[in-house]
Amino acid sequence: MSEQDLVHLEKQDGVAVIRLNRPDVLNALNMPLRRRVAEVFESFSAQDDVRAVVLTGDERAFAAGADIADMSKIGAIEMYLRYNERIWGAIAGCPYPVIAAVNGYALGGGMELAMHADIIVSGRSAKFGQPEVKVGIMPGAGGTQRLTRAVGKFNAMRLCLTGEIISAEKAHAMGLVSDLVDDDKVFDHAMSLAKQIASLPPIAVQQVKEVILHGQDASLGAALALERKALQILFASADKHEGMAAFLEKRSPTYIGR
Ligand code: CO8
Repeated sequence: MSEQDLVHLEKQDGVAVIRLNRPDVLNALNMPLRRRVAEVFESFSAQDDVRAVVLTGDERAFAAGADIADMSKIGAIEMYLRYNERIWGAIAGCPYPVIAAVNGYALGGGMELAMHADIIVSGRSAKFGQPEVKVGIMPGAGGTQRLTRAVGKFNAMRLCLTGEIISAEKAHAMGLVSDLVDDDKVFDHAMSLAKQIASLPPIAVQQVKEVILHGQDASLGAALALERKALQILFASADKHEGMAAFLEKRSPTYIGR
């Protein structure tokens, strides 16, 4: 399969859809797939007509982890020189809200990829887990850190230390999954959320994302200051004037992203 085909792309009403496509190995993340995903994120991040991204897999798997066959052959320095954090920096740095639409397995690097998203929509029969410890390694793309921030120390420890695969219902209860829906509704639900977000004033949307992500790692005082400054900046936007005017004039707003 060519590197281009590892991911299917589509754009609909301001929403970019990125669909992982290595079905024979449950979308296991080998280096070409990881690079291709990053490349398309980078490209969509630079496109003005994109307002939100939906990242998804297929019915059997969002992604069942980093490719074990590939990792079995490499040593520490090769692993280091892959610079996965630089490659996936393009995903972490995507300015638009990213919604992961998960069916089937989201395991290891696959769950870490889902956690790069801002909202996770999951089907009821999806499965989540950080099973790396069972093959002698550990999470390396956010599984100990993004997960702990999302679900707290005791849930993260339980998942990473046991490698246990859990149900979507359990993942939802611990706060990893934003919306739990029937399996056949996952993509449509994610698209509907993405389109809803895409119709909102883009600068305000991007500021919300930036402040939540940066704020969670700052002190409360610094994070609250960041929030206030972002709010104040929005008062300079044309979309703020339009949004408030439209409300007062009882009409629908037309946002221009300025
Ligand atoms: N890597 C490579 N191949 C895989 C992977 C994987 N992670 N997962 C599944 N496959 C392949 C299988 O080998 C199989 O291939 P084949 O048909 O050629 O034998 C095919 O996908 C279908 O899989 P199964 O036959 O095993 O399907 P089952 O329904 O029986 O089982 C499971 C599904 C439970 C998901 C099972 O495949 C499994 O346990 N997979 C491995 C899950 C795992 O351990 N994931 C973590 C990997 S380690 C990791 O992610 C490290 C992250 C470090 C940071 C990386 C940054 C990206």
